[in-house]
Amino acid sequence: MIEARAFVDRLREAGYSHYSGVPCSFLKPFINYVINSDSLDYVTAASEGEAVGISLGAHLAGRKTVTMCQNSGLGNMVNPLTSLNYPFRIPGILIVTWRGEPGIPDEPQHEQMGAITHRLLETMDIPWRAFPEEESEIEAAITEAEASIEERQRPFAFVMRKGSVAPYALTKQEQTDFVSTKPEIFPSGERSTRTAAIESILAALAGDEVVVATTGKTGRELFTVADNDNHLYVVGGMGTASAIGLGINHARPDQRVVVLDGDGAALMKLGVFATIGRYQPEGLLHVILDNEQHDSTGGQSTASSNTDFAGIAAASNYRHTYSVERPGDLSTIMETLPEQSGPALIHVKIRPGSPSDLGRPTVKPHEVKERFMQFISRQPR
Ligand SMILES: Cc1ncc(C[n+]2csc(CCOP(=O)(O)OP(=O)(O)O)c2C)c(N)n1
Repeated sequence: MIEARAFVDRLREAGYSHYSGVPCSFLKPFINYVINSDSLDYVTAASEGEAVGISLGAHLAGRKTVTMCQNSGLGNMVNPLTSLNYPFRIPGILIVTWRGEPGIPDEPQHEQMGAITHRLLETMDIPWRAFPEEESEIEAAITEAEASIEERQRPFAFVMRKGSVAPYALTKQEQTDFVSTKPEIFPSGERSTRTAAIESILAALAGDEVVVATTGKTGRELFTVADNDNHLYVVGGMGTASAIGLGINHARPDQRVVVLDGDGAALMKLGVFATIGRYQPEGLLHVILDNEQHDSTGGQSTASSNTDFAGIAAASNYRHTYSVERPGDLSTIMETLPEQSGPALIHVKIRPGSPSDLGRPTVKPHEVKERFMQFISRQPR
């Protein structure tokens, strides 16, 4: 295990000062150290592909860049790495975590990417080496990366195993040039917890809806509150929950769908708002549980404090949009929402954090899928 400082300071000596990425729990101490460092720039991207673009831009502007992601997000990087960075010959350091390392217990959504991470890098012609786990390895690691980058003018990747970097607490959030334009209408400390918000949504449902919950702690909290056949925990494919909801309601217009989305996840695939607005799924209720951060991976802020999700939904042609901060208002809206009123969106400000005894779905994703499909097929048409 190394201190983040040791690696980042050596990179700083080599001129690397511009960082971008999307967090992973393995990267948490490393990202937190970078965010805390006044002399480094860190841009939280909404998706890993976007981070590749941000780093490319920073490179064009003369900076040396580091782009960081969970290996699941390497999938989101494949297009810009291959179709953009390659022809432009853009160098830079990538730090990719190794969730799903064979032989190390991990969640099912990481299994396949864990098995192919190195091969995927090699297929993209990106040389890699293991992220240093001892401080004595840092010098050789960075020297190798620099030599490769110098010679090839292409990226070089470090693959980071679990526990490579010692814990490091986040003491500040990255600076943006913006301050929130939306005044808080309710003190954030008194906002609802995610669990309370999920409970009040479930309490208002008739029972024949399906509930699709986004990646990270939202799915885990839904599972912990209640595990039912009509629940789908979207353990991977961050950002896809609302697209899944659209697909269900488009294929079975009588099947009402409630999507429990996160601010980070919604921002990762914001284009789906326009698709939903275009196809008008009447039975789709899209709820964004917005704690203004990537709570599941350590609390790094997202761009959501500057994002008016209800405004985006309204401009994208959703039929009904609401924004709530007071805990009681969510129940009121849920109770008064007309039945086939979609596409509808409720943007709910919540506070960060989860119960300390938070569970994880113990049912395998493919079993969740089977019972979910059976639930839908049992519904009278
Ligand atoms: C493509 C991809 N990138 C990164 C991750 C790691 N990850 C899991 S949950 C999460 C945060 C999600 O943030 P948000 O949607 O705001 O929900 P919250 O954690 O705040 O509940 C991240 C970054 C992932 N699962 N997939």
